[in-house]
Amino acid sequence: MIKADFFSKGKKILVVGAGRSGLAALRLLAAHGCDLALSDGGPLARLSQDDQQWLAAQQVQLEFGGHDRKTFLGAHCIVVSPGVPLGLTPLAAAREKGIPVIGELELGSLFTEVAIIAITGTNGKTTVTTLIGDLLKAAGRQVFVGGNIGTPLSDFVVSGQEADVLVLEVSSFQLDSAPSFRPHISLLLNISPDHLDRYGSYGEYGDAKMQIFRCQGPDDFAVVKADDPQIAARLTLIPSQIMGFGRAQGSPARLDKGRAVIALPQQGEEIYPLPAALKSYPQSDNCLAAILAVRLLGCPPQAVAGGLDSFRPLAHRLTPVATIKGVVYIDDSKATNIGALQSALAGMTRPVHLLAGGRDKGGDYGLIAEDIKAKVKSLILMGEAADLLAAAYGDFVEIKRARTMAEAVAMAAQVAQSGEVVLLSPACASFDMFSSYEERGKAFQQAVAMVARDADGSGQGRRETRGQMSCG
Ligand code: UMA
Repeated sequence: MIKADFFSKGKKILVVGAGRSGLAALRLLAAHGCDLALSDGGPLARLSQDDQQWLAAQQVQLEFGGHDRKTFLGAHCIVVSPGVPLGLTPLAAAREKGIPVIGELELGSLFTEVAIIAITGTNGKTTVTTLIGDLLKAAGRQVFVGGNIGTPLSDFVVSGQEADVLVLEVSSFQLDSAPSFRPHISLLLNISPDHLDRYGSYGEYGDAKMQIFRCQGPDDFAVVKADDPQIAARLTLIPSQIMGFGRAQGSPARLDKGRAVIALPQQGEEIYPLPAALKSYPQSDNCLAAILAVRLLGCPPQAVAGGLDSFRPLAHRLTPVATIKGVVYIDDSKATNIGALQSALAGMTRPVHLLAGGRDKGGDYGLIAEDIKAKVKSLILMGEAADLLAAAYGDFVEIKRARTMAEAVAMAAQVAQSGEVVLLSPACASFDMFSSYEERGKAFQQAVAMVARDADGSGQGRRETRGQMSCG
């Protein structure tokens, strides 16, 4: 296994991918005097002027517009970005020659001794990561929050910033290239089909998530949703102390009448009332996981309760946008996979007019056919995956097609009746029509504002002011 002192003057290190992760890795490697090269399949022009100037100043050898096998074979070590497929031909050739290939998460973690809480799962990672960070800060801890969200770990390491705990969101892509990554507390929130355009099968994707426990020992903790069937089937693979949350029998963290009940070994039962915005599923589960993790780190209960009260749910996650003529409009643009749509529907108690579709990620939409049948009154489809969704649900739900978000929202507004919900929860990536799920969510909100403006003529439009939908 490669160690931190390997990265020193004279070592030729190739970074693959000039995105956020690759540039952060280069900054860390430059600080250690390595001889650097950068290979990217895209154009150099995509980089900012500042980045281009920095690369020139550091004398990084640049290769843009493709990956040359010779560049890869000439390196002592390769640091690969998470979005780069590990099966890339020159990478495979380098591995065959015995050249170590690691990711930016592995690189950054080699240079820090600070305790790590790492969070993965198909859905809810960003909320739980942010909530854990907030709860720890409420307890007076000095915390770095980053990883797959915000600041890459390598940038934290280079900054020289002090912290007594690192809270890292980690993706399966990052875990695939982090062979010695060892969090003290690893959270696995759930596993449902995602990224099947990268993994060979659902099973392979689930196994990739389990790598978050790979290097843990008996003094470490695994916080897991023990009633998730994909996780339950893999519990025997976990080498650390398992702390379950959810509905499974004997879980130390469970829900009771809108309150989180935490029962740690050798401690009495603790009860935390959840604020309205976090009471409904899946936010309630996210709270259980976060509270359990910070209590395992010794965060005092009063600080946890205070932190929960002041936490504001993140944007585009079941966010109520407006109530117009009695119809509630909800932005769940962050639902970029089938499991996220399933969770959103689970929390809905009113008939739903669902806006879905986008770029397919290789999942089986049929898996949630029963949920669609039970909750969805009409389905408005957009984007590349529209035909796949229509094939999965067309037999039992009314389907319309829209070319734009504005058209989709207008169609939903026409059929939705008072007491019903218009929900954007696409179950797909946004990149066929938008630059990000945030842009897609904003387009939804703008379209809803148009509907509200039209309704305002009749005095029946109302913009939502609350933070999050507690119940559809
Ligand atoms: N590239 C190549 N060759 C390839 C493929 C890509 O050179 O074969 C180049 C692209 O031209 C581009 C660069 O690689 O210049 C992009 O690298 P990247 O896709 O790894 O993206 P980064 O900008 O480095 O961002 C990555 C994470 N992206 C992915 O995992 C796809 C970011 O997660 C993360 O925030 C960032 O590192 C910092 O840690 C984003 C994400 O969507 C938010 N993650 C997925 C998720 O959450 O589901 C996994």
